Amino acid sequence: MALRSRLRHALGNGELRLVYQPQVDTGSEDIVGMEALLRWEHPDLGPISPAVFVPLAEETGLIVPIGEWVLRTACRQAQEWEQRYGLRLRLGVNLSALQLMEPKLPATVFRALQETGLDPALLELEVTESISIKAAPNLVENLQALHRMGCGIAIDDFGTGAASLDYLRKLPADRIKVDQSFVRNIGVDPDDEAIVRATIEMAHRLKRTVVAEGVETEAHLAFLREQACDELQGYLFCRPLPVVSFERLLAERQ
Ligand code: G
Ligand code: G
Ligand code: MN
Ligand code: NA
Repeated sequence: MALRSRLRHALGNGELRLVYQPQVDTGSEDIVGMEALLRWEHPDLGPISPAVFVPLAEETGLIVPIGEWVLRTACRQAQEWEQRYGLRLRLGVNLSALQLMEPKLPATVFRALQETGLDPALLELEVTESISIKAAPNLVENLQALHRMGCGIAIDDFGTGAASLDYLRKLPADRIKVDQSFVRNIGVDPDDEAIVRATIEMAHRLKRTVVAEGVETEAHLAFLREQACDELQGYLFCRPLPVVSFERLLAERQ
């Protein structure tokens, strides 16, 4: 059977799950948030990389029902953790172009928040910069509506798209996530270091906060601390974790 028809059954068969990667405050290294990341474990094929199945879900339109499931599941989880551990952690959820173009996106998010009781201020929607604003009808309107609802907006993969500055200017973004391709080259490529430094500086002048993605080494950490990057995400702190492992981490930190 082709992968795309297997994917069609994945949601109903309970083969999809979410893992959560902590985001830490640069100064204290306290966990301040997490990004929900989708995983697919096929009973016969084993784990299938999101780099393979997310594009497939986008091509087939399956990303819309899958994305709704992601939103509801992640919001329910964040609300449960807030109650159980008394921690107000921000929840990052990735949205695809197709979801962002749907006129009903704000209603879908509103329903997920209502059904789960999660504070909209704790939900941050991540919009990847690879989406063309011009080619995505409703994108700006949808993000404005979500922002009015009280949700945060983050620009994901910042610096890799063709229109980073246009994104900053036109979207109601609170945060930018510096792409890991730049972070990886800290200590390696002076040009990429200069880009990271300038991105943080620009974001701060625009009153946006900055998260660095893909922080893997002490050298990355030292540089990002020196540049006053607000928050960090990466294997140096933690890999994306299944629910039980994330709970163990929260219980330890309490
Ligand atoms: O977790 P990992 O680095 O393997 O994810 C690979 C890609 O899949 C990333 O670009 C990430 O943004 C995307 N991705 C992960 N989870 C989701 C999701 O729930 N929705 C969408 N649209 N993309 C996701
Ligand atoms: O595209 P997006 O930023 O949404 O996806 C984040 C992806 O980056 C996740 O799939 C996650 O597994 C991956 N990731 C998170 N931390 C690190 C890291 O330190 N190094 C690398 N190489 N990948 C990471
Ligand atoms: Mn992301
Ligand atoms: Na990214």
